[in-house]
Amino acid sequence: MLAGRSGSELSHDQFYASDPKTLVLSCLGAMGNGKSSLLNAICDEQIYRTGRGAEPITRHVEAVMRPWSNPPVSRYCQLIDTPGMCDSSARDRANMQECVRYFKSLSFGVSAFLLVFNINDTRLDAYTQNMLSLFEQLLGREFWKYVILVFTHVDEHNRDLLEDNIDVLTDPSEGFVPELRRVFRLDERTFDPPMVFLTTQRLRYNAYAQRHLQQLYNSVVQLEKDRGNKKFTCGWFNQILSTPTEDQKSNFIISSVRGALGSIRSAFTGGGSWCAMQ
Ligand SMILES: Nc1nc2c(ncn2[C@@H]2O[C@H](COP(=O)(O)OP(=O)(O)OP(=O)(O)O)[C@@H](O)[C@H]2O)c(=O)[nH]1
Ligand SMILES: [Mg+2]
Repeated sequence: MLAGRSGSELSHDQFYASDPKTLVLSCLGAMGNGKSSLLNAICDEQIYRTGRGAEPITRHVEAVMRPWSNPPVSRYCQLIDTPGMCDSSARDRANMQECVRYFKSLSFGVSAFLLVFNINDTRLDAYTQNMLSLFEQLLGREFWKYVILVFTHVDEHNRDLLEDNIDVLTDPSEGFVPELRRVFRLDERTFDPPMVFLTTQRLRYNAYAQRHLQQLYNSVVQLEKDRGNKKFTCGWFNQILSTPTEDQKSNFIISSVRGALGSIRSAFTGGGSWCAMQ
């Protein structure tokens, strides 16, 4: 255990996550979009299990501290991978525990939320909408300023075929960002995210793949500069940090998430269960 800013005891990872030089990156997105593959690509290590199937491959929130290695840039990152957290009901105990782990790991501040889509299926599904609504509810609208949109499966051999998709997605008035602004009633000042198109496959010795991961790194660093080198934080995170014991933190997060889910359910017509990712 190490001493944190407030004198409280922090785990090794928490200590480094609270260091302003550490990048804290959280992947979010629907099942199978390539979240775990992206984090593996960043640190150039097969840390997270990846794959495709009827069930989500990632089952638990996991955070690891690694150097950003693709490209090698001498920055440490806390890489937070996520499963679907609340897939059927907020009352599901296991899902709630994932929410607790997740928000505790974010509470020291977040450099960027990497919202991951597969370029071959960029629908804004109900689950993703509900997840983003929950984030807005808990974290406030400022969190939108820390979102980076990442489109995976832009493999080199497909790139030419995907150019039209990319043009549609990046269209300034009809594209993906204006669509998100319409759905969440955001203006350009609040939501003007970088969009990065990349492949997470066969990165070694592949200039094409590495160039696009470099673009992602540049986007993260640019975001950091634009936000005055301040990680995202909010009143709710501060409340988590100042809650004395781990059990009390957990209870506080659970009651906040339940409260927020209640208001999202009444605001959305399409079902209302929140699933973070799937
Ligand atoms: N061709 C190609 N395949 C990719 C790319 N990114 C991910 N994949 C594949 O897509 C599948 C899903 O990738 P994962 O990284 O496991 O996706 P995930 O979002 O973590 O999935 P869950 O944990 O189940 O939610 C795997 O078979 C990956 O190898 C990419 O850029 N190009
Ligand atoms: Mg995964």
